[in-house]
Amino acid sequence: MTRLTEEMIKNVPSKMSDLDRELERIIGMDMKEFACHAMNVDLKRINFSDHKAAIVPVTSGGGVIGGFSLSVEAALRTMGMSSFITSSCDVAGISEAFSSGADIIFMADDERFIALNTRTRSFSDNIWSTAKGYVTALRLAEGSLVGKRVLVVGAGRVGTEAVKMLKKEGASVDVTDIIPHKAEVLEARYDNVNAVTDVSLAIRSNRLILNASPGSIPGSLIQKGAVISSPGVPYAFDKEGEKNAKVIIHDVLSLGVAVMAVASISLSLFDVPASEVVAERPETK
Ligand code: 2YC
Repeated sequence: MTRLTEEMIKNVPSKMSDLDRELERIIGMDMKEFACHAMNVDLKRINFSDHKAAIVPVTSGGGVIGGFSLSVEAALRTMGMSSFITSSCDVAGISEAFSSGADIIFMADDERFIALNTRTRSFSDNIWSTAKGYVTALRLAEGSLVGKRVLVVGAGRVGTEAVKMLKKEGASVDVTDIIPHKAEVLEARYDNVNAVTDVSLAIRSNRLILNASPGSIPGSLIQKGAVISSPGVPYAFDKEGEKNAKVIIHDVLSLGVAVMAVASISLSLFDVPASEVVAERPETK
């Protein structure tokens, strides 16, 4: 999983309303409507201002990423949630979040980014939520994925969750990765998933693409009219790719956070089972 840098996310808070407008233009929904649609919950049944979110900066591993907590807070506020960043980090921050009566606590170390529901003692995670968001965005941009062939670029943790979700949507899935074995593992594990060794050939041969890789994709590989949903960071596409594609849906963090928030709220509001909103744990090595 790519670790964000301050540079990658420096414009997230200021660009948040642009993202909302861009979503409206591409898929006809703003971020909170989109996240509810992705989670299949009725927007009218969630009063976002009733759910208080705390964001706890975490100093472990690579440490706090400048702007990360601010970016999460900006996304949640755009959805109408009352949210704040704890003044302390780590355990002190978690205790501050609990004593402030936070319903949901967002926190990320280098391994996991979760939204802990303090009522149900369960959580949603960013990997699952990002995959859910970008599979949903692809379906909305295309209309339907039933019977369609979709290429997943990147057999990492988001790509793996996306492969499973695309199959559930009735798509037939090709998957490719610069490490062919990672794609072959998914082909062996799931029916009707086809691993393609040649990454460039795979991209050239597919009109529907979910890009969950950190690599850049030369525009010359992108079919005219391609519909691309791309959670991969950094942004993968050049001017030629943007010209060839019908649409490229990408943002650095907010769509995943929006789905995480609705998923975590759903754990208590709609009794969604905790196992449903988290990515499978990577096999122990
Ligand atoms: O500022 C902080 O609290 C840091 N501990 C946050 C570290 C986030 C590390 N994870 C990532 O950069 C990626 C993001 C795309 C979201 C999930 N993993």
